[in-house]
Amino acid sequence: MTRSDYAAAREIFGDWGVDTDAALDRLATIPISLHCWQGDDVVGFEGVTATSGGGIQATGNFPGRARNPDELRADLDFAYANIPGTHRLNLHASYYDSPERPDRDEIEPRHFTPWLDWARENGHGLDFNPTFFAHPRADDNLTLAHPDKGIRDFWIEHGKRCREIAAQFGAAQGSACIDNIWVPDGYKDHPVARMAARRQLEASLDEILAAPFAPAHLRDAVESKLFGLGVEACTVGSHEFYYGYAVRKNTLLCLDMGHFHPTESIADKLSAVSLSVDEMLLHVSRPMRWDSDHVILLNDDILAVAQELVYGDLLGRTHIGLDWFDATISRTAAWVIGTRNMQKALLRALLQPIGTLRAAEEALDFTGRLVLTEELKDLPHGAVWEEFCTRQDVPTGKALLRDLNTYQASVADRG
Ligand code: RNT
Ligand code: ZN
Repeated sequence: MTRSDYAAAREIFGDWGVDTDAALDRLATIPISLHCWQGDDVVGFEGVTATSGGGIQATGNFPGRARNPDELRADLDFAYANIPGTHRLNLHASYYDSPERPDRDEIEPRHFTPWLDWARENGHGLDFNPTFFAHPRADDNLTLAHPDKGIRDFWIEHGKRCREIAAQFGAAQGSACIDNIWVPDGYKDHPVARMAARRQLEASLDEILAAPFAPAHLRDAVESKLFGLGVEACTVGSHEFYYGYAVRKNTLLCLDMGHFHPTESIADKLSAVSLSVDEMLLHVSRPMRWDSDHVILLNDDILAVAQELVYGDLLGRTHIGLDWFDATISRTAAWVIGTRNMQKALLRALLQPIGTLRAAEEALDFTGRLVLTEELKDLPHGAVWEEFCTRQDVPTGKALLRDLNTYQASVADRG
C-alpha cells in the first residue's frame, strides 16, 4: 500500500458519497477498553492459586503469561503501541498492585495506586470490575445470591468497595470509570427456589448500588449470562433479570456476545435495548459453540455489531469493552489482533454509504439493498485502514507480524 492507494480509495468512497477522512477522524475518537485478564489467563495478583472459577477458564499454556503487575503493564504498553488510537484499560479487582494482601472485602483505592499512575501517564482511562469468582467464598457458585448472610455480606462489601475505587479512578482521570458487575451465581441442576435466588440477588445489588456517586466519575453496569460450566440449569443473573434491573435502577446494561443462545445476536438487541436504557457496555467476544471467549475475528458478527452502533447512532452511549482469553497463542498478539479487528469493523461501518442504503430500504427496494451491501464489500477498505495505521504510527502486515514475534520471543522465558 502507498499513499496513492489511499488517494484512490478516497476517490472511490467519495463516489459513493462517503468521506474517508471524516471516517478516520471519527475512528480515532472511539476508545476501546482492553481487558486486563487476557494477559494472565484471568489469574490476578492476589498471590493465591485459585482457578478462575465461575465457569470461566482460559485454555492453553503458551509461554509468556504475565506473572505480576509490572509484566502485565509492560505487555499492555506493547499492545497499545500496536493498536492505533488511545484506549482504556478494564481492570479486575483481583489485579491490585500492592505488597499487602487484602481480602476482597478489604481492598481500597491505595491498593491500585500504581495502576492509576501508569494509566494517567499513558493517557489510558481505567474501567473496573468487582471480582466475584476465584475465591473460597465463591466455591458454591453463589455469591450475592448465597443463602448464607455472612457470605452475601462479604460480597456486598466487596461490591461497595469496588464502586468507591472506581469512582476515585473516575475523579482522578477526568472520565467516568465503568464498574461492571458480573456474578457467577447459578445452579448445576434445576433449583426449586429460582424466585428466592433472584430476589436475593436483587436485594444484594440494591445494597451495593445504594451509595450515590457523580455520574461523571462512576457508571454502574450489570452483566447477564445464559449459562456457564457448572451452572447449566440456572443462572440467577439472566438477561431478563438484568434488563429489568437496569431499566428500573437506571444502570448500564452490559451485553456480552458469548452470553446468549449461539444463534442470538447482540447486534439485534442494541437498538431495542437502547430505547429503555441510557447507556450500554459491550463485552465483545467470540463464542464458538458456547461461551468460549475466542479472540474476535473480523467476521459477520463483529461487523453487525459495529454497523448497528453506527446505523443506530449509538456510539455516543455505548462503551466498548472486550472479553476474551486465549492462552494457546501469544497473549499480547491476542489483544492486538482482536482490538484491531474491532476497530476495522467500526471503520467498515463508518465507510458505509448509509444514506444510499437507507433510501433503498425506505423504497422497499430490498433487491437494490442486497446488491449494494454485497458490492460495497469489494470497496478498498484495506487502503483506508492502512492510512489510519500510518497516521497513528502503528505497523501493519509483515511489520506487525515481526513486532508481535519479537515481543513474544522477549517474554517466552517467563516461568
Ligand atoms: C464471565 C463474564 C465476565 C468475565 C470477566 C473476567 O462469563 O463474561 O465478564 O469474563 O469478568
Ligand atoms: Zn463478559
